[in-house]
Amino acid sequence: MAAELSADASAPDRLDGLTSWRADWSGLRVAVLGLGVTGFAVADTLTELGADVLVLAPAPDEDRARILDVIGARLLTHPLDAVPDELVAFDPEVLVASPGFHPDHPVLEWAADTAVPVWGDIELAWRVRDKVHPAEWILVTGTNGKTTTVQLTATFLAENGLRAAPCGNIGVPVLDAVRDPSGFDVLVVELSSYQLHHLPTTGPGAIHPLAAVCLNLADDHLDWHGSLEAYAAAKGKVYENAKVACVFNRADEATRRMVEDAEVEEGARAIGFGLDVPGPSDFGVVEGILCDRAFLDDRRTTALEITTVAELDERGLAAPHVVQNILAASALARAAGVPVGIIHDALQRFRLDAHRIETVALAGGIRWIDDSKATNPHAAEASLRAFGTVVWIVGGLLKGVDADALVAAHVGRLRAAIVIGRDREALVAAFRRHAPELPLFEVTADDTETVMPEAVALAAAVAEEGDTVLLAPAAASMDQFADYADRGRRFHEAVRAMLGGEADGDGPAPHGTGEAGD
Ligand code: UMA
Repeated sequence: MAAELSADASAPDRLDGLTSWRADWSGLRVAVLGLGVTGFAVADTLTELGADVLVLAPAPDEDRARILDVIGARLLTHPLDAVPDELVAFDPEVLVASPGFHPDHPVLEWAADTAVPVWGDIELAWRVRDKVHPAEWILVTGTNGKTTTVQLTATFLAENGLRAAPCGNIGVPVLDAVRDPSGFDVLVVELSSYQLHHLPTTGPGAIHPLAAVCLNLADDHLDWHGSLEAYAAAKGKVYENAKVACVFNRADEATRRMVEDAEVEEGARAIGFGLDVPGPSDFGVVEGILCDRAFLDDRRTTALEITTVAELDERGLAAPHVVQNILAASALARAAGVPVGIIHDALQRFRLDAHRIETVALAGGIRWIDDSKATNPHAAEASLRAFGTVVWIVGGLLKGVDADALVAAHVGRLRAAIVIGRDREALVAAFRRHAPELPLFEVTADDTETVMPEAVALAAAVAEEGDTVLLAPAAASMDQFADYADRGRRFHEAVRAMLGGEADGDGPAPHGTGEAGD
């Protein structure tokens, strides 16, 4: 916040006026922190606009570094453990930070102390959104389910004939979508708490979304934000200035409070979603039917049918947390005018991404499920709830989050637990505390090649007919794998190698329990 306040003090006129691609950006001195996907898109945009760009990156990718030279941005490779003299001499008018940089990073602290305004790439993208055609923005955040909800929403919009771009934390910088020459009608923007942290809620850089959702709030990234309060405060920004709908999770009070606290535009409505019966102005489930009770004239006495849990089940989309994502995405799409029939038809073709409760194999009555995307306890919780008796493969980098409550809540459904990752101690202690009798195995192998084959062999030895062997690590993967996809892929390979020709092949994940919550 200090940086935002100082923005006004240092260069009010110039930065306030930079709210269009056609504004005068020439010669603006901008320091860009980081040269990952974000930093590159930022530098590329700003050089095209004629700004004077200095990129700071400790260990830049060679290809990106080469292209920077071609487009006329300067690159400073520096460990960034202290503030480089070159940055001080450059005297930036604004600094655009990549999301992965911690707010306590020396360069960001220097910017705050010296009143250099700090933007994120999202603010820059909002300011130049009129390059081709100013699209409406729909914002999606939450601890879990963001990517699936973004994909669902974009699919519903596209099925209705709108040009919709899923972008943001999903992997495509918003600046790339804004600069796409074909132009879009709607950007469906996944925002991480890191990106929201840098976003202003008032002034020329503040987003005015058509609709927004925070899907849920649970402990994650606490090492980055410092506390759950700071993390929640960042997530809550998603609703600010919403024009049509603030979509919240009825089973998660924190999201309702965020909506109540937000300053929105006249006429914007709060729309709840949940697995229970919807009230007027809500989305929910009535006797297995997903309903819209918000976007219709007679919402006191009627509801619109979107689809049924049985239909979703046929497509492997009936796990409770997936149904919640579908309800949230339906609310966002309805806010943008998509008819319910279109949503119904789009769901007939929708497939979840790999590594999200993906069925790897069915063999000997045992189901092998890859939910490597469950990178925090909250996601693993949703996954565990969707199955009966589970052999649980868990562990990795816990990111400062305590998994004790998760273990305590689910030991009752476990046949056995197999702990992987370098950080096993806390998990093993939690299992010993809450279920001293539970068969517990540790995979002590530490190299990427052997972790999954060992975990799978242990699971195969202990699983019984009717069980689910579930990879839902509740932790990040980078201690032993390249990323969650690599972890999931290696699980697939290990299962297939172990089963040989025995597997029944891919099939939809089993239906959910219908329990509320996420
Ligand atoms: N870097 C440093 N020091 C730091 C932090 C980063 O040197 O303290 C370097 C990194 O090594 C990298 C560069 O700076 O070379 C920029 O890194 P970055 O971490 O900001 O990543 P980007 O490549 O710009 O990707 C970011 C998001 N990454 C993070 O927020 C960590 C991507 O989300 C996002 O897809 C992309 O912008 C486009 O918007 C990834 C992610 O893991 C998928 N997000 C987290 C999550 O979903 O949990 C928040």
